[in-house]
Amino acid sequence: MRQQIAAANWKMNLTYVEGQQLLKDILDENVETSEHQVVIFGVPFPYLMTANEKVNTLKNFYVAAQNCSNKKSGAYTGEVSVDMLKSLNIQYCIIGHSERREYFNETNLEISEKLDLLLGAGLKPIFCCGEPLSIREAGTQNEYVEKQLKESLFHLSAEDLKNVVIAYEPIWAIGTGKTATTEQAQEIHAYLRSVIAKQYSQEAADGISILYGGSVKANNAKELFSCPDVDGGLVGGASLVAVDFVEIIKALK
Ligand code: G2H
Repeated sequence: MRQQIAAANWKMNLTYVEGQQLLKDILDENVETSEHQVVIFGVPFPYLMTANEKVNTLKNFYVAAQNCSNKKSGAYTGEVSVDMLKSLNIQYCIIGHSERREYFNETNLEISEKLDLLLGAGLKPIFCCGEPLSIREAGTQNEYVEKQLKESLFHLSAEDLKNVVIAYEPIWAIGTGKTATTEQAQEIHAYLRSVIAKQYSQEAADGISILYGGSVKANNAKELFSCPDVDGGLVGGASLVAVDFVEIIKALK
């Protein structure tokens, strides 16, 4: 079975003390994970090291950065490199989140550069894609997301692709309380998998985890995750509430 993943994305929320408390509250629940289930905490840069110390002793629990630089190193004030993350023993990094694309003008090319640096350093990218409302209303979401995959992912070898997690996040569902229906989620996840099968192989498509993101909550996670092509979720708002995120972990297949 493919890895089923509950990934928290704290975004730019919580003070250090609040973050520590949240992590403690979640870990204190001692949620059992099976062999193919993975829990990831996408925390702000300053919290990575202590969060990692807390979770890296637990089986199937990891910490993720929420972004990285597309430059290797050098005079790029304020940026955080992949090598810096690696030196902290961080194993995952979210890239291409729609908020980065929208507010920081990240392009598919820059995201592909980040992808290459991460994979080169042995970190696993959580690659985000998804369409805005206007595209969904025009009914061209499949083509839109396929282009994001083509321009950022499809230069990878089949071997490298194995280390990538995809997160499909329709922008119109992010932080809006509007969730894609299970039919909408399943349909586009299956489409993305078919595109990967065409580009690589059925085996590659069957092996890659595709998470759904966009207002995943404790009360809708089970239904969304039950879709055959939805392999868990990337969770923003609900990952900031311990009881809710615990429920979401428990909703994994
Ligand atoms: C989508 C998601 C997490 P939320 O951005 O990446 O956030 O669950 O708040 O919609």
